[in-house]
Amino acid sequence: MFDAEQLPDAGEGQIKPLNDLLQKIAASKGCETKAGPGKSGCGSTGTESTLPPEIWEKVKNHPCYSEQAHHHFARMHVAVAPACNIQCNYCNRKYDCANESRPGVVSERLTPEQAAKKVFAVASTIPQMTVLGIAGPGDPLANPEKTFKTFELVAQTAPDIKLCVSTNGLMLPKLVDRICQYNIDHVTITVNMVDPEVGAKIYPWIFYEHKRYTGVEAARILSENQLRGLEMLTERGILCKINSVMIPGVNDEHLVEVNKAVKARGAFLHNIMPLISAPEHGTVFGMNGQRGPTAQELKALQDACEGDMNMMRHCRQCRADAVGLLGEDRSDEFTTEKVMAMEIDYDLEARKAYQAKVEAERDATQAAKADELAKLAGEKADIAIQIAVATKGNGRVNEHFGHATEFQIYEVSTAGAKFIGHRRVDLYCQGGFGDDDKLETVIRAINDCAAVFVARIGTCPKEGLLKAGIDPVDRFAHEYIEQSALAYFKEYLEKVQSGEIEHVARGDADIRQGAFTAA
Ligand code: CLF
Ligand code: SF4
Repeated sequence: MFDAEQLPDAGEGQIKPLNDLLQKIAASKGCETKAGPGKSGCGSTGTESTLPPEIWEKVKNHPCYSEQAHHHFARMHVAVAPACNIQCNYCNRKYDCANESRPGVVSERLTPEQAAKKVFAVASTIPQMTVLGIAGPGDPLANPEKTFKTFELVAQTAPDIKLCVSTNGLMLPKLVDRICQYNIDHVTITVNMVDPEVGAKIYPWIFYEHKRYTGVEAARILSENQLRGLEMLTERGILCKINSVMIPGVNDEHLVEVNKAVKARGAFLHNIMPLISAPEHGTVFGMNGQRGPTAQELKALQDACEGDMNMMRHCRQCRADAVGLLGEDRSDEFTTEKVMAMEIDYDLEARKAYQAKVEAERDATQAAKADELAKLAGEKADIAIQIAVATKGNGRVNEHFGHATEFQIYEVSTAGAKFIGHRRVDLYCQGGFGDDDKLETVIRAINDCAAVFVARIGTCPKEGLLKAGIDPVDRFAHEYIEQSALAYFKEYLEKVQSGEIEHVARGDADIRQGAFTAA
């Protein structure tokens, strides 16, 4: 039975580390950017009006590089790269690469030819699929022939698809020229440390130039190659995103240094992700009981690093064979067997026409948000609230509470509505009835929110949410998310100012550990 008394607050034992972390990172804020090709005012929240035209062109329909785009455009991964040349303590080879994935075995490994056919099949079925990424299940640059062959085949037949690769960076300096040769203009490097002493706690070994290295020496070689590779890429105008895994007590405070180092070398975006370390994943960290961060610990670190470098906060830690919008997974529709049986009609003009409609919808979302924000002009209240949103995409409140497998989280204040993350949850609706145990986990996941926006919700979950102090709101069904959030915040503020309600800070929330959400 659901019990509101058991809800998490900041959590004993978690308050002190969080406060310590906040103090240390507050003291070290601020980073510099070197000018140069591919080096720009950074961030996934950049817009057509705030980014240089050539950068906007690269990010406007890349769901990982643009927070706006992620509501509307899809990406796909092809699992052509099985081998890896390093060992991370958060990875078990049985599972996808944690650089770019959530735990869960890759269903199928593909040859470059199979992968190319799959790309055409997906692009023909999902016209808003704009990006092909190779992100594992091992390291793409430890499998260069398969990786580059796949990109070559796709570029020949589908030149409108953006090419993207994710790597641990060990082989980057040796392969930068080939990355340029194949017109790959988005590269993600996972950088968890710039201090080899920290690195030795994360990487037990690397295999480099026919030799195995361990401990501090291994971490030093890895770090040097990552940073050198980043510099070489940005010098060539390639947009680089840095992924970092936040490992409390190991590299959490140190990630502020990482942020400075990558910013100074021209990284466009920094994506700090929570460690996923459930014991059942069989990783070293999982087996040792190393915990991941709470939602507020992660947010505090992202906020502290934000400075003049915006952070990516909409990463879903995708599988290496993910297909669809971030947060959805349509890979089951495109198994090799199904793809081989498909009649594929790659209609470039139809794709362009569909994408133009999607762009118009995205622009309408932004215009509605600007109009609503204008209504808050002149308000000066030192209050921010978080709102959880059930959505199927398109930037609208369009999912039922019971059908949501994740909630998107927005922070709203007089400064605007800002996407700050997502929380994966178990489905509440179990085919005709609600599950109280699942309701409890949903509430734990959004416990730091004042309200939850849904397209529809039943009486039982409504009561449970109210008891937990979370306002269930269905009156914005099918409206734009950010516009609705700002309208709700305006009403909230008026109620606080009139004394009708009292604004109280919410507690912390859980980040759900990896694995698939049950469908
Ligand atoms: Fe894939 Fe990565 Fe390219 Fe995106 S994913 S290779 S940059 S196309 Fe995106 Fe997925 Fe996060 Fe990666 S949400 S794990 S950041
Ligand atoms: Fe695993 Fe990726 Fe690390 Fe290799 S780089 S060990 S595949 S997480």
